[in-house]
Amino acid sequence: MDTHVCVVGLGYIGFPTSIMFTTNGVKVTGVDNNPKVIEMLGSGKLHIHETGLVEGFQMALDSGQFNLSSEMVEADVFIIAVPTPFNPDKTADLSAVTSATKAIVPVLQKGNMVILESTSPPRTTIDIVKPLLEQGGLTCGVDFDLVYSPERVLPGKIFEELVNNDRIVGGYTREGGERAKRLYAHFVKGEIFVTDPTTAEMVKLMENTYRDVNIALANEFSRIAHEQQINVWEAIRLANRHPRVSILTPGPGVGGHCISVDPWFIVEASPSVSQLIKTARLVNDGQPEFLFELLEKQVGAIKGKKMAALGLSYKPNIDDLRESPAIDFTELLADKGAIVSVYEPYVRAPKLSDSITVAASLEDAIQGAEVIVFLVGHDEFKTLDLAQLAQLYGDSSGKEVVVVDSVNIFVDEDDSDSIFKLVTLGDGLQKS
Ligand code: SAJ
Repeated sequence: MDTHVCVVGLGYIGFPTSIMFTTNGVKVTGVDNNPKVIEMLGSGKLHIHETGLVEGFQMALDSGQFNLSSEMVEADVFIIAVPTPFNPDKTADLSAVTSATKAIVPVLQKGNMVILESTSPPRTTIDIVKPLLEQGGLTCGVDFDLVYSPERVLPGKIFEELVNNDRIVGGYTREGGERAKRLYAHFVKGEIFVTDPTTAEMVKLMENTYRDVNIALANEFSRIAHEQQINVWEAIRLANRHPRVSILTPGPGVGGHCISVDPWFIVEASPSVSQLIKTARLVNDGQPEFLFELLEKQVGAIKGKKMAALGLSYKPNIDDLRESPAIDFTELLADKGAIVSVYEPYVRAPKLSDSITVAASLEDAIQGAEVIVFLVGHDEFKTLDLAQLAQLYGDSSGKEVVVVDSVNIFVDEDDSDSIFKLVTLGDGLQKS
């Protein structure tokens, strides 16, 4: 019976997972090599934001089952939940996985189980983690179990999805997989499927790649719409009336630490047979540039123009700026000489180039701007119409102000009586 789990890495996945185990009767020691994380959690303070985390942490503390440590401890099960970012050349950076694995070796005992949850390139569990663990003299599948079980939860809905999503466990042996299934069943209400580690690794990467490729298709349609003079939003709405078609939503690009990263792990592993996946990545990464060109066609010279960039996070209503296309776009504006003011309601002090001004409100950001660009569909923006935006803007002294909408906020709005000239990504019907 596995009664003590050591969770290595107390980030967005490891910490909520620790909470779920402790509140369901399993003792957890959370280990993190960042002393600040241990210090903050040790004094009852949270180091990350996530819906339900405040209550969850309190319940974990109340359970008396949650301990913290900056050193690896002996346990029945080790769960590795550390980040796997990518290098500038788009190859996976597995340094956190390898150092966590190496740290487990001295405390690994016969009968233990090691589970890797970090999103990893195919064969990482078998070709990298297994040999490292065996350096301690124990044999995988005989002396200890090894499993890969991907996290697949949506930021903002982590607790809900940890419990209700189906779960995949890839065991080096079938028995190891069944053992991991019993462990996760402490809190998972979805179905738990047992497979092998490499299949489990690929399942995770295929899910995010599926989404990336489909978003790339929507983004490419948005570009074609300008050439063919159609409104992509209307065309997608109509195409999606087909019973077997469900086109996703175009936008300024794909961000976050998952979908914009994971497909590269497949490209790295199988470069000669992953052209579609690579092209989709390049299409999505090129979307801020496409949006910039759209703006440039409309306003001409960028240098010296006052521009407001609204929204910086990688998707609506969150504070996560990682790999955000809105940031790429904003930096591009500044790089081309625009005088840029940004407003991001969820992040008060984002790290940006010095020339960019961070405004405290939407109203402040747009004051006197010649161009206003909506980059994220935050609720605060989505509820606006052009008339309300004009009120916030105030007097334009007869000058036309260009509003670039990359997230379809002003759907079906007519700008003819407005101080604004509306430029909507994917609307090739708009007059220039
Ligand atoms: N996006 C579009 N158009 C769309 C949908 C999304 O441009 O129609 C953009 C978003 O604005 C954002 C990016 O794509 O920039 C990704 O957002 P997302 O909501 O699709 O996904 P993530 O990155 O927040 O979370 C994904 C989820 N994976 C899938 O839905 C297949 C989640 O379940 C994973 O656990 C998570 O990645 C992860 O950790 O890998």
